[in-house]
Amino acid sequence: MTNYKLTYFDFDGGRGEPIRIAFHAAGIDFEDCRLSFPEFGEMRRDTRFNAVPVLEIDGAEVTQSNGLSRYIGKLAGLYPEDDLQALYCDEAFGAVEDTYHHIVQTFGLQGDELKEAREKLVDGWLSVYLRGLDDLLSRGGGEYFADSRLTMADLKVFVQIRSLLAGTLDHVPTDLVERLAPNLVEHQERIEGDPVVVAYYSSRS
Ligand SMILES: N[C@@H](CCC(=O)N[C@@H](CS)C(=O)NCC(=O)O)C(=O)O
Repeated sequence: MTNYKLTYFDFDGGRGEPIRIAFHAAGIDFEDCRLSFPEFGEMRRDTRFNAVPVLEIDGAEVTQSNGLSRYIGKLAGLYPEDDLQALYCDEAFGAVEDTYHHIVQTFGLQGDELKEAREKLVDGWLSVYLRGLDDLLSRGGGEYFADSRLTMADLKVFVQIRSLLAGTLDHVPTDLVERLAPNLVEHQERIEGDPVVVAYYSSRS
């Protein structure tokens, strides 16, 4: 039996969370190694790209969350077999990754500097990506991003939109998604209620 260990931060979000949900959906046992920020600080330089998530497969490390999402998504039946639908899935993965990239640029800032950077983010990249993701959802038929069913793309977008709606980023209004991309709010609710997602969080509580 293959041995899996996923190392990521100890919160239910970010780049690692869709991978955890998919492991559970696939019924595959894995070591869920959750790091505090200080713990990550201590091991950061020992990771290949100074970042997490890191998946160890029989002890061999693999990084890059989108590739990991595809890998575990295939094992869980949550990644399309059709090439075009797979491409749609990948497009959503890439868009979410881009938004993380822009959001992270504002981390570590304080006070007025943070406020200014976040307001610029809200009016700029975040608006662009929310509208773009809304487009991708419409292309998929309005309910899912690809394959007319739950895929890893839905899990990735769901995790990010949930975090924006919860107000985890100071100076990013919690009604931003509703104003710019209301379909993404409905999507978030749909995916949160999906049996795959409900089963995962029930298993954690
Ligand atoms: N392209 C990488 C990015 C990984 C990444 O930046 N991870 C963040 C956490 S979500 C991280 O570890 N940041 C720590 C740092 O930059 O010091 C991926 O998709 O896995």
